[in-house]
Amino acid sequence: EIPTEQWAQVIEKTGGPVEYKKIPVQKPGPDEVLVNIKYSGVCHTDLHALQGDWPLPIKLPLVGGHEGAGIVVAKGDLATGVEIGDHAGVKWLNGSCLACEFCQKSDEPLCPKPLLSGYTVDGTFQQYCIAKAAHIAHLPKEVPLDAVAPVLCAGITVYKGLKESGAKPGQWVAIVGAGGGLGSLAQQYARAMGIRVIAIDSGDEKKKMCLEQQGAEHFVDFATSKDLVKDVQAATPDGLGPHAVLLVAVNEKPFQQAAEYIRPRGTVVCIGMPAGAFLKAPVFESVVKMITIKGSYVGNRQDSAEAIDFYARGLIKAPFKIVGLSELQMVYDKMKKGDIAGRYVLDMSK
Ligand code: 8ID
Ligand code: ZN
Ligand code: ZN
Repeated sequence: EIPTEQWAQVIEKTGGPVEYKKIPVQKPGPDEVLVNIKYSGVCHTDLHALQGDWPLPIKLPLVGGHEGAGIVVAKGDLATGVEIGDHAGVKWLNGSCLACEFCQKSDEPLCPKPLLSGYTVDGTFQQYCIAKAAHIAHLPKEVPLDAVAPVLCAGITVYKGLKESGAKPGQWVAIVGAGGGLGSLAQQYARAMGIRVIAIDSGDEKKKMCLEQQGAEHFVDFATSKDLVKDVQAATPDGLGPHAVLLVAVNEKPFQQAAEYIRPRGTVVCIGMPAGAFLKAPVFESVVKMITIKGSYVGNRQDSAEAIDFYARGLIKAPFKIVGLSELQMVYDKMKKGDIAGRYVLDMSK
């Protein structure tokens, strides 16, 4: 009962708009599965792809999307460890070579020949999506497919970023871009890991969400703060600043500010990827504070399984709004304006 045609959102040229239309359903190759996507989150990366922001070119035409949750409906002969009817997630890393140094060391996001969902291969803004069996996320059946969708990129990425930050229970992390998709989940993962949160973003809606629902103890509004560096440092009890900073904003400025308020020995983790942006830090302070600045990129299969397990245990509750797949362009328009508190999730049936 797999149809031959399906609804999808297709990018015909960079810059958009996305086109809601019917396209053929593909057949999985030997090492692949076909997932009937029920829900897909919309990540800011999908907007970067649409706009052609990054130095890495996208496939054209392209079906975007990489936070897809659904049910396995077909599989190739070499697709092991997965059965028809299993609940599965299609992540950003759709596949990797499994043979290079990075794949062998379980650093598969660093594979030089990755398949990227919704970027170099068609992604989850369609009702039937192909993924390599080795890389799908296995979802317990009791987990709701709508709420878990944002975990499949945003959740995995911030969980990995928090681990990379080295922040320990009881220490402080500043989450920059806290009101967005990654930022709201980052607060929940930090809290579940015993790490205390200073949220940085803007506006009353995001402030309320961070302080009342996501578990932040302080909120600094980057648009109204007269001295952001001072305000962030003042949020820690000894005034020396947070032990870690997670940068998930889509704006260059905070990437150049974090080194100023990070605590001595602290770690700045760069996750957001504003177009054309550069990192900048004062050499003097970087040296005498012995700070670390690093990047963090999604997560490997074990990070993914762990991030989903936090969710399955009821530790992660992040706000999301559901709209139909047909409304994707509206989500992009809001995202461009920074108007989304939390995440939008698409219902693939509408
Ligand atoms: O593996 C990775 N490294 C990875 C994985 C997934 C996503 C990286 N990303 C990247 C995306 O490509 C994007 O560049 O992370 C970034 C954030 O993705 P998102 O969370 O999906 O974006 P969003 O929901 O639009 O949230 C961005 C937030 O940043 C705030 C906005 O107000 C918004 O809430 N923000 C901005 I723009 N400028 C800010 C500033 N100066 C700021 N917050 C604080 N200070
Ligand atoms: Zn993403
Ligand atoms: Zn590889």
